[in-house]
Amino acid sequence: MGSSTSTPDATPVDGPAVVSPSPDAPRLDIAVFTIFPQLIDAFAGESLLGKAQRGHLVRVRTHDLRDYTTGVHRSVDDAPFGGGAGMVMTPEPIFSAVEATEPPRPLLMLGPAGRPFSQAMAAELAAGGGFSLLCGRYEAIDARVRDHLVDGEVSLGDFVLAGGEVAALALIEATARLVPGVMGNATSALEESHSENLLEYPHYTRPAEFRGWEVPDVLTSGDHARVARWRRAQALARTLADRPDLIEARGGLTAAARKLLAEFHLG
Ligand code: JCQ
Repeated sequence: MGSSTSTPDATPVDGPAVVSPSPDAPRLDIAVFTIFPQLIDAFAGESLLGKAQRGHLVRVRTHDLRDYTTGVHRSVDDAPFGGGAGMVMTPEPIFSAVEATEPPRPLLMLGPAGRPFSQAMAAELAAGGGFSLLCGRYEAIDARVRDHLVDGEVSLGDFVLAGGEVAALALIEATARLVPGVMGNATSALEESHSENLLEYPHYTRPAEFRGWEVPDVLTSGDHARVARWRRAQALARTLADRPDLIEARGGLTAAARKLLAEFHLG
């Protein structure tokens, strides 16, 4: 095989997303508490999430925390007790918004001090029917929100954003794409390799040569067993190089893995 007219065996993954018949309720109901609802609405209205919402598979509802303030200035922050830099989100509008709307639980806040988000957590949330997110801004949220209102704090990584909205959108997208019908069959392969806890092997499509860089011969050889071994060797080599912690978590390289790496001169 490998003629110029053959289709690359990695089928392009951007085909029409499947949206199945609408049930009464969405399969995933998400509420977001934020002072920037327009950021969430804009992103969640486009692309994969927009399509999923129009197909009633997912619903993302935003609640503007300023709508639950009482003062004329609609202020949601105040100076920290004990002094220090920056402002702290005040608890009253947050408690009021949550109590008035009775959003789906768990209610999770986003922040660098939370439990690390993961594909496993995305799968649990996707299977749970719904959840809610609280996006902080300023330096912090009054600790009584963490202690007495939310069910947990989730972190997307060891870095600090200016607010929780971008983290919320990443979590929502990672979760929504796992809801049955939101994506086509393009998911399964990727999900499988991630559940194996290895990084992805490199992917190629046409042209077979681009600016002098050729697609590896093995991929056009027609030897499917060798292609599978090469991909696994590449995944192992990449994981070893960039995420040695994942190899360690598997108990190190097996004899079979070492043999594969040697076969493709990656040892
Ligand atoms: C999320 N990784 C980083 C920033 C304080 C709750 O308090 C705060 C929240 C934020 C926004 O979230 C993040 C984040 N995952 O920065 C500061």
